[in-house]
Amino acid sequence: MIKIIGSVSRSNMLFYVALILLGIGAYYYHFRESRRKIIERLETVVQRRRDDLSKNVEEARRIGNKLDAQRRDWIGGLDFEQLQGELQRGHVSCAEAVRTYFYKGVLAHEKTNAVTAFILEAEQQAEELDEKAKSPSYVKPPMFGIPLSLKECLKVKGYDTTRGFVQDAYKPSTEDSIQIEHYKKLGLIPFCQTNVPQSLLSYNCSNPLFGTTTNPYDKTRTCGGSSGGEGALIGAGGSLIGIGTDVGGSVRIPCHFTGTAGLKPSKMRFAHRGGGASVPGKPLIDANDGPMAQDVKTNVEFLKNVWGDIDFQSDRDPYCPPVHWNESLYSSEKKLRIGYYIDDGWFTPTPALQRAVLESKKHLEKAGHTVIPFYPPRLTEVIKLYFRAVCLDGGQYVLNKLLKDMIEPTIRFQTTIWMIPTWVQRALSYPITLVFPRLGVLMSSLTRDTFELREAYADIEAYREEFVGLMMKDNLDVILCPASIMPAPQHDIPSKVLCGVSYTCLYNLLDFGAGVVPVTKVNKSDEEKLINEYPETDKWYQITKSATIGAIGMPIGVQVAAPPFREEAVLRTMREIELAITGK
Ligand SMILES: *[C@@H]1O[C@H](CO)[C@@H](O)[C@H](O)[C@H]1NC(C)=O
Ligand SMILES: *[C@@H]1O[C@H](CO)[C@@H](O)[C@H](O)[C@H]1NC(C)=O
Ligand SMILES: CC(=O)N[C@H]1CO[C@H](CO)[C@@H](O)[C@@H]1O
Repeated sequence: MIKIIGSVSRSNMLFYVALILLGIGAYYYHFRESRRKIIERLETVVQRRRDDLSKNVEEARRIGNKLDAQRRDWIGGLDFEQLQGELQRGHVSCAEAVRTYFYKGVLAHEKTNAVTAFILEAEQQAEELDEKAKSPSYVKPPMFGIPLSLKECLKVKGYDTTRGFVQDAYKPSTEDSIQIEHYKKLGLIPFCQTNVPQSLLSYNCSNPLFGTTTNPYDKTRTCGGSSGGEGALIGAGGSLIGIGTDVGGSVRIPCHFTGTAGLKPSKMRFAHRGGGASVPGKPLIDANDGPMAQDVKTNVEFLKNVWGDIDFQSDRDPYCPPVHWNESLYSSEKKLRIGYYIDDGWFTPTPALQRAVLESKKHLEKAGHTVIPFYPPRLTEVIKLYFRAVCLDGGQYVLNKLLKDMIEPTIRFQTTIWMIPTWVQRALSYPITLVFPRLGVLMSSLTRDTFELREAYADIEAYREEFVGLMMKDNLDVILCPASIMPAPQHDIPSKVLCGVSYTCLYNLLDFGAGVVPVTKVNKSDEEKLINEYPETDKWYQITKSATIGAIGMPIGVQVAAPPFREEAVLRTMREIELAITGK
């Protein structure tokens, strides 16, 4: 009897196991099939979008060629300040400026694949401005007629904001964002949109829709991200001023990689209403838009005009405080007290980056400022808090979006990590920490529950207090430090060394204003030092070292940062470094 029951239940059990396996198989088959259908449909979208872009580029070239080549070369040779002056005096028309930058933009695009769309209406907007300027009563706005490039995720009426997701192609914005409206009011003419890495959460710059953007100094290396298209375009001379966005270094890293200058202001200094974010609902990791240009001087002129007129944004977004450009903070005679570091204790930067900080220190001391050592506390914890608060849902939001899309190889690794349940990651992190301590930190950083998330927020708040407390104790105005861990690496490196953003993401976690100014280029001595002295103690150091070999000639910037609403002091410091180096 018992035997019979036993055999029945055994065959029952086999039946259930078979059923479960079948269920899993069916689910997997269904998943694969629906992914395959999604991909098939998206592939036709990619083809159509790329065809449209080629036509769009040809049209931009045609508009650029309307201008006589000699005239175009002359206008194209003016820097921001000179072009601004010629436009104000009426010696150059807005239409000429826009045609020149269509032409230069196409050249830069051919070199780096930076542009996702030329905004063809720019020509008409320029002609309208020229028409208005004929009236004697017309007062030209301060940046009258200057072409402006925009990172693809910024909302411009009639144009997509895909962030590299194929599923979001052909869904144009119905309105300009408040910021874009403001820039137009100040006379700027948006003339193109530039490429980003898929999902924006990377410092590489490629996506399945538009492909890869390359570094203007070396095609085999990345221009950085996520405002990589801006960096490449501006670095290649295709734009004088552009707008990027920055949630962990996305303005500052491309600036450093491409020899350009830019600033990420603290969150409240621009209006965000109607702007949209890459991962909404993510407090305490403060993202902002920020200008990027060939030099610091241009950023200053731009922000002086925008913040001088910030009521335009405050009136339309009451959450944007009406804090105006503080000229006395920018042009103060009072000498600054500056804290500096060349190693944050989490990731030692390669030699050229450390040299850039030390050279900047020398320049600032020569100008009469006091520069003293500063140690940002507990970076290992900062990294953990940063990733915990950025992927506050364990990466679920981005993962859901990715599973409905073609997945860019760059973020496949990230996606895989997000698909592993948090508790498994956590369990694996213990043995891994014994061998690779820093990888262990990352693997234990995703949140398990809301209790832990609240704790992370409390820790970030406490860290902010501690950090500014240390600055106040030494009476520091600004911080000077490396912009990254290495010069621009090959395209596949950022996804392998994700945690290389420690130098920039710290200032998103603190919500400081922070900018990058180009200082030097990698030279032979830096490479020798790299080969002889740079650590190889774990995988990340080994990758960083080998990516930096052969980077001679690549640009290197430094970073300057200060607490919120003191961006003018950051710009002043950046400008003094620039002046000492370039003499102009
Ligand atoms: C400008 O900054 C200085 C120094 O922080 C401050 O004392 C002053 O009140 C600020 N001015 C305005 C108008 O905010
Ligand atoms: C590299 O730059 C540093 C600082 O400017 C300089 O001292 C060094 O001689 C340079 N090395 C080479 C090989 O040019
Ligand atoms: C991880 C990775 O390979 N990253 C991508 C960065 O961009 C390049 C473009 O050459 C892609 O091919 C890579 O897949």
